[in-house]
Amino acid sequence: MKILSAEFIKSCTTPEQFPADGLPEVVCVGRSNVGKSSLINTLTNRDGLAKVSRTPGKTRVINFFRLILSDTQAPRLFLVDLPGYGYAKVSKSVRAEWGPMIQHYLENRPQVRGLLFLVDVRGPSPHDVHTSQWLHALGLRRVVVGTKVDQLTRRERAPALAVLRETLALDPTEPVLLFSAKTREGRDDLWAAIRDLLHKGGGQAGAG
Ligand SMILES: Nc1nc2c(ncn2[C@@H]2O[C@H](COP(=O)(O)OP(=O)(O)O)[C@@H](O)[C@H]2O)c(=O)[nH]1
Ligand SMILES: [Mg+2]
Repeated sequence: MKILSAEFIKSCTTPEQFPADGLPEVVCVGRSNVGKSSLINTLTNRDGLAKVSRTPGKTRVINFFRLILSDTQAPRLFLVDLPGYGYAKVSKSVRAEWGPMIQHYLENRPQVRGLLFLVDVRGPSPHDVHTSQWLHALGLRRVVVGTKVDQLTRRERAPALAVLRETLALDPTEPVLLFSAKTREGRDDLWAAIRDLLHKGGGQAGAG
């Protein structure tokens, strides 16, 4: 499978601004700085497509990236970059906006096929735990992605994964995909998981 094009379409703050063309959407969720933008750039092989930041948490917008793939079954999709949560330095009012904004989007977009839920493989935060439960309750399909795996030695991996699974109270059948934007490890598996979300149709877990 080739990526024929990957293009930033728009940043939205209100639902009226969301793209109206009904393409399937795969949504990146995770705390600020977890590596969402880096993952989008690695997935698409486009270095500057999503802005990678060392001073996270500023953006409160939903970014839509349109991808065209050489995949006959599901050739077009949006990768959607949600604003990160849990950045302490943003004001309370900005933090208070995150939940309703995201909840409204996820509950009212039938074209959402699934979520990529990003968690730093070195350990989930309490906020990740809360978000995980909340996402689970929405009933959308999701792929849990442990980011920045290049930061662990081979020996540290299994224990870190066990802590991650335990802290997030993951179902034993729910896989965790290990990923690094730095080494590109996990990129092919992630694409396979995304195509699986797209090919299965509806976004509700267990619907297909
Ligand atoms: N070592 C390492 N650093 C990463 C990786 N992915 C992202 N980063 C770094 O983490 C910081 C935040 O990344 P970014 O993609 O902007 O995170 P976002 O806020 O979730 O969009 C940046 O300094 C990135 O260079 C990774 O796979 N490995
Ligand atoms: Mg980002």
